[in-house]
Amino acid sequence: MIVIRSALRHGVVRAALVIGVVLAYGVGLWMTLLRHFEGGHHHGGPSLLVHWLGAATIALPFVILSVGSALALARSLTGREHHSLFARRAVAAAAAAPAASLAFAAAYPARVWLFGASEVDALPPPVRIARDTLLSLAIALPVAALGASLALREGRARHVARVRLVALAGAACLAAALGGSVHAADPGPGAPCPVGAPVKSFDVQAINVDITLNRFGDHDPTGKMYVLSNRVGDVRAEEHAPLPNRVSTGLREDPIQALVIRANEGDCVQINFTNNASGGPFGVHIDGLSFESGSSGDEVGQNFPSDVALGASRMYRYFVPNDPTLEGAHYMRPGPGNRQAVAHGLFGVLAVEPPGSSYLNVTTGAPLESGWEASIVPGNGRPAFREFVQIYHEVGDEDFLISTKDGDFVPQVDPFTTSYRPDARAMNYRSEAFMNRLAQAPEQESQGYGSYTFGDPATPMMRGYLKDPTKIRLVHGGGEMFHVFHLHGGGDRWRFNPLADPTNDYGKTGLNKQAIETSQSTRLDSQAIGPGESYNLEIEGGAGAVQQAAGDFLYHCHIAEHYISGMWSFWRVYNTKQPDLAPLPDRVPPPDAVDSSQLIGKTFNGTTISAGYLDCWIRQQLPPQGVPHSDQDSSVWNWTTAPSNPQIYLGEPEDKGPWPDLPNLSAAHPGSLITDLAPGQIVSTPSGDRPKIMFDPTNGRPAWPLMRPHIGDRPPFSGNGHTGAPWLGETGNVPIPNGPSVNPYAGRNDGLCPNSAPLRKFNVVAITLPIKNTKTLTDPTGMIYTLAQDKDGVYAGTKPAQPLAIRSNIGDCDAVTLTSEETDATQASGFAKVNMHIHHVQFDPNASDGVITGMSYEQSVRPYKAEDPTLTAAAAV
Ligand SMILES: [Cu+2]
Repeated sequence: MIVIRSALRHGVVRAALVIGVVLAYGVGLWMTLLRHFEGGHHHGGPSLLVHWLGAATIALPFVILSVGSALALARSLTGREHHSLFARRAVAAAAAAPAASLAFAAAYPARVWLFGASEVDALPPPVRIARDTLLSLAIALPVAALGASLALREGRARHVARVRLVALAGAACLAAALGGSVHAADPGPGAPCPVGAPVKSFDVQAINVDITLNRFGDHDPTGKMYVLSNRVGDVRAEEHAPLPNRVSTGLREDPIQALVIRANEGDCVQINFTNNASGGPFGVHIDGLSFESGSSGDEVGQNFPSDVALGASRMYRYFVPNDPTLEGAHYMRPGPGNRQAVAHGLFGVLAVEPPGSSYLNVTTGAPLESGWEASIVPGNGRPAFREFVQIYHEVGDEDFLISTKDGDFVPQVDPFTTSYRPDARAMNYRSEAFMNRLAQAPEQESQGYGSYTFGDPATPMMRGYLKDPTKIRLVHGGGEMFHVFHLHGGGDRWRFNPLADPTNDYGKTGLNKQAIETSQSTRLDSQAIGPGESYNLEIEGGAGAVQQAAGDFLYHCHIAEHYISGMWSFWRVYNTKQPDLAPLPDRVPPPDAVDSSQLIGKTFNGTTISAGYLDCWIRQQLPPQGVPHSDQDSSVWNWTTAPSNPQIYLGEPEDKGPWPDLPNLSAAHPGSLITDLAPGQIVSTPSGDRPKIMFDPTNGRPAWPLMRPHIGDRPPFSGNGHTGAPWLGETGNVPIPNGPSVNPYAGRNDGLCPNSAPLRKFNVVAITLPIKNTKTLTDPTGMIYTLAQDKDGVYAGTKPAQPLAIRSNIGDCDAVTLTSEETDATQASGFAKVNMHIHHVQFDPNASDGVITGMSYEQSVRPYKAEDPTLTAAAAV
């Protein structure tokens, strides 16, 4: 009461009113502008003028009270009568500025209530108030000085000052109003579509999301995504689901994935967009379609901004011209200036299909609303095809740290391989860095892509049946660096420009030993791709390629540091029906797999399988039977027959885990594939639960995949003397044996090499030796392939140490035997392993890719001098 009376006496109330008004509106303007330039202002929301006046007016009573208290306190501490006018103004300004700043900052809940939240609202309240107070202070001090000069005057000057104050405020309002109205008027979504065009409508949101990158739980808690509004609940459920099954192996239909929606040539597309993600404003911009400026989804030049504020909505409308060249993936993202949001996942694809196409769920065959994989049934009568939209991207910028499931950060350098930024090289929000796998078994580096040693990855795994027509829509969704898509399999190729080449026909699939030698459009098995680019890959021969092999076909970014850091997966091509893969509707469904006993009585390639022939038929198609003596023993595979029925062949005892990349479809059988979980498929034996080995009933070959994961262990080599073609067979049309024996590889028209093909044999040795690179510099640990007959000369220096170049003619059959004389001591890992991968020739990926992909056999070799016994005396002859 004493303070108030004192304040009244000294005119503090009047001063607080004047200085408070000046400060509330001055600080308010400053903070509104700051927020605008931070990106927190909401296009489509209130104008800058309304924002400023609203914020300042809400804060005004708090500011006046706070300033009044500060002035009274200062007055009581310093007195008045003995100070000059200048000193009184200085004291008043010094007291009022921090008080007003604090009051303005503390009033933010009222502003949030009025204008909605922005990304900075996520700060804890004390931190936010402190931040805003300091930010305000920069402008509050000069404004408070102005206010003090207006409020504290001698005699008649006070009236003049108040007139000036009113004039000043009016001018400010006018300037702000003019500044807020320079944009053009909102043109709306526009009308680009012709009358009668079919309309496809999507309700899309931008949201914040915690993106889990793999089953080891590495994640980006600052992720953002586009999502269909009806999937937001599923996204929230996935965010909090328990590991490891929070994310599926192979991506599948998980709700948290980059949005892929579809439309047809000739369609009109409407997106009803709501921005629920912080850090915006955000919109939707789609490349390569017809739209008017109001559907650009961004903020460019003097156009009306068609992005929207947090919580606001807007409709975008596009026309997809009826033009075959538009088929494929059209990149979708917010407009320019949103690089960070894109780096954390705010991108997607509108895939354009032939006119009248319908889209089917690959698992069920039911109509599909969205998703990276689809079965497309064209409306133009062309064959149905599998579509896989692969979106390559980086996670965060190069300084961003990815979180682990335990709240730590993923290291910037993989401790096992020295690859940089593990988990930051991703496809469709997934990354399967070798680092997490090698932590379990560091010496199995050559099995990094292997499912036997480490399980199937969380990255998008394409699936199909032999001969399925297949198109890959390749998109770069990131913004930082180039990637090089490469598909393994040798015969897996595509035209650079499929539409420009009349020799290309995506629907012409199946075995082709005489693929045309030249094509108008270059045939590729690798495609470099930069930010925002998109390519259509129509795979020659379809699933299994022209050699028609069942198996796992690797694809990855060709840049080693990128695939080691997670940018890889594979294409699993089945030869028998799967419960979770609907056949394409216009194709003959693949056969249901049968167990070995059901092969009896069937005739394959002229050979009828009697009970007596069964073991011979099967044994020749499997690795040698035996129990490995260590996790590096790949000479045998531990298969057997059922105790109750010797005509039932069983695979290895199941790996019971735990391990994140086991299928984990059943708690009792974590290592089992979905086909094993049908009744009767798992047989208990004294050595463990074993799945039945299943077969294709039409040709007696094992159903792919033959093996199951055995975490940490080296897979076996293929049978029949480490044959390079265990599934296809090495030679076509081998004569069927007469008499009491069977040859499962006889009489095949798809044996890898036609039996008339000239055979070339190459014995290649990987060796380590010093290699002179320049006149003065030598690489002490050079490593090269050399022909066995050249090896001694290369070691001795009488033959040059140079990259191996071998030659063959089109139509030749090449048999390469690889051995290693590398040394462990010269390897960074201390454990030498070598393999060999060749492009653009047909081979059986199960054993001749060189790279051990998925459930393929071992194809990397250790130095024989380190592994094999050495004779210490001449052997008796
Ligand atoms: Cu790359």
